[in-house]
Parts: sequence; structure tokens; C-alpha cells
Amino acid sequence: MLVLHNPDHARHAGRHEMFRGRLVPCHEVPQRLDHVLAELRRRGFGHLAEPGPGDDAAFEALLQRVHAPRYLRFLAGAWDEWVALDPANAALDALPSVWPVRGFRADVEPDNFAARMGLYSFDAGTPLTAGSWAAARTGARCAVQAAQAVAGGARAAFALTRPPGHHAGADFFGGYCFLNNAALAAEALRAAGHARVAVLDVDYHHGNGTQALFYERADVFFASIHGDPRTEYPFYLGHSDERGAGAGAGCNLNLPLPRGTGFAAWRAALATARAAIAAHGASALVVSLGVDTFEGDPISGFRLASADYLSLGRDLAALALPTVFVFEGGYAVDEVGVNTVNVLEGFGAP
Ligand code: SP5
Ligand code: ZN
Repeated sequence: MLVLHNPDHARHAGRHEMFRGRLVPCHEVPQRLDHVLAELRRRGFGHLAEPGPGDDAAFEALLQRVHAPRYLRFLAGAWDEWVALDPANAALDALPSVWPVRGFRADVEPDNFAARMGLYSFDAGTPLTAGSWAAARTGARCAVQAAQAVAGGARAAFALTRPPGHHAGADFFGGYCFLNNAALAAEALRAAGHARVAVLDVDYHHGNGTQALFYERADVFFASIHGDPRTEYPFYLGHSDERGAGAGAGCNLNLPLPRGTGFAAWRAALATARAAIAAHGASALVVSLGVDTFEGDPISGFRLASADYLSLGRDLAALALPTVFVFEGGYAVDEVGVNTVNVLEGFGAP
């Protein structure tokens, strides 16, 4: 399996996220990806490569198809603006602190930097650092090129990148995510001729960004198995009654599960998702591969064991679809490599 890993990922290295009134150390750290890469090397699994230069115009077109131009412009310039406020800011992460909730205007882009940070985000857990934009952009290239490899005939490919992507929407960051890598992969598959694509999100957290991007479309089916948003982040989306709208009615499937869910119940939800994906008639699959469903994850509540990820990989392979894996969450840093590579090994396209 081709593994495109992001050589710029460590340029995104947040220090702190807001938690219960304090800044606490970030969970989404560079070591996560390093451990997956080390485990791939240890097992001799996959063909490891960095993304190439690719077709720049096509890449830009995909970015603009998924994300709003003003949001992309903001991300590209945000760090310089942050440091321009005060040179001492270079030693600090930028975090938002004010947001336009219901009744405020989102159409007028404020001049004030903090106001734009809030306009383009939904939490205070996603620090923007000096290299966040570079890391996210190269990560998006990994996702697009993994999808292009699969569109070109590969059985599977893995975009091994961070920051993750599935919480990012057309014009907002949050949940440690800036650019929606899974959505970019889905769009790349569509552009390469796959008329119907499915995105299956197995991260512990609902993929609110991906759902929102495709909610009114029939060509991209979205299914997600995740912690019940009544108690679990991102809280405001991911309920089972969200089934798609307009042309996309029936093309969204949420399978929320309670905290404490173990593999037997989780796997039953996966069977439901697989049946729905098969019924939709997709000819290619994108898997938002978060392994924060692990029993040892420090911020999540499911109880999957390391060996269960082999099973998960086998179940995904049974869909018999060309598959793009995109790395998302997983914060038990010491086990993230084993758990992630177990999925790929279970899938079995070495
Ligand atoms: C991609 C992904 O998995 N994003 C998850 C974002 C979750 N952000 C909120 C986490 C809040 C947990 N904070 C607990 C800190 C205690 N040490
Ligand atoms: Zn997650």
C-alpha cells in the first residue's frame, strides 16, 4: 500500500489547548505521526513516500472546491498577522476567544484579527502556530495524491498526515483540524471519474466538517460511527436523525454510540455502515481513520483493544472498494502506531 506521509507535519506543533479554564498541553502532537511511521518501518509495511509536486492548478482547484476562498486566504496569512500584532506573539500559539453565535453576522469579515480567528473557528482547542498552514497544505497534498493513486488503479493508499481534517468545514477550523483531508480525497476521486464515493468516518468524534460539506449532495455518501454528541465532542452535530437534505437526502448516516462502547457493539454499527455504503453504490471509499476509539485513549470513551483494529481492517476490506485511508485522531501516543498499522494490515494490501 502506498503511504504518503507529510514531511511538513511537525511544523504544526501547538503548545496548549483550552480545557476547564486552563491552557493544557496539546493532545494532537507531532509524535503521533512519527510513531505510526516508525511502526510501518518496523513491520516493513507499505511503500513509504512523500507527496510529489503534483499538478498545482488541479490541487488549488480542489482546495477551492472544498474550502471558501476567504477562509483559505485567512489561513495563509494568519500567522504573519498574529506576529504583526506584537513581535512577542512569535513565541505564543494563536487561539480564538470570541465567536459569532446565532444572530451575529458572518457575511462581514472583520478587520480585527481576533474577530477573524473566531469567525473561522468553533473551539479554543485548536492552536494556530507558525507552521500550521504549511503543514495543513502539504497534508492536503498527501490526501489528494493518495486519492489519485487509488483512482489510478491502486487497491488502497494511506494519507499519513497531521493536523487531522474531519472537523474542518468549508470555512472553519476546530477539533485540531484546518483543511478537510478526507473531503479533499473524496473530491479528488470524484474529479478522477468516480461518480459515487463514500466516506466512512471511524474516528471517535463525529466528522462534523465532512458531514456538512456533503450534506446536500447525493454523489458523496457520508457515514460516521462516533461518541454520542449529547455527551461527546463536537456536541452540536452527529445525531442519528441527520440523514442528509435536498439532493443529499438519505446520503448521510450517523451511528452515535454511548461512552464505554466495546468492540462487539462498535462492530455491529460498522456492519450497518457497510451495508448502507454498499446500497449507495459508491465505486470508491475514503476512510477517516481515527484510532481514538482505543480503550487507552486519554480524551475518548470507547473500549477498542489493539487486536480489534485488525478486525476493523478486515471488515473494511470486505467492502471490496478501492480505498483511501486518511489519518485523523488517536491520542494514546505510545499505541497509535500499532493500532493504526493493525487496521492497514487487517485490510491486507501490503
Ligand atoms: C481529530 C480529532 O480527534 N479531534 C478531537 C478534538 C477534541 N477536542 C476536545 C477535546 C477535549 C478533551 N480535553 C481533555 C483534556 C484533559 N487532559
Ligand atoms: Zn477524534
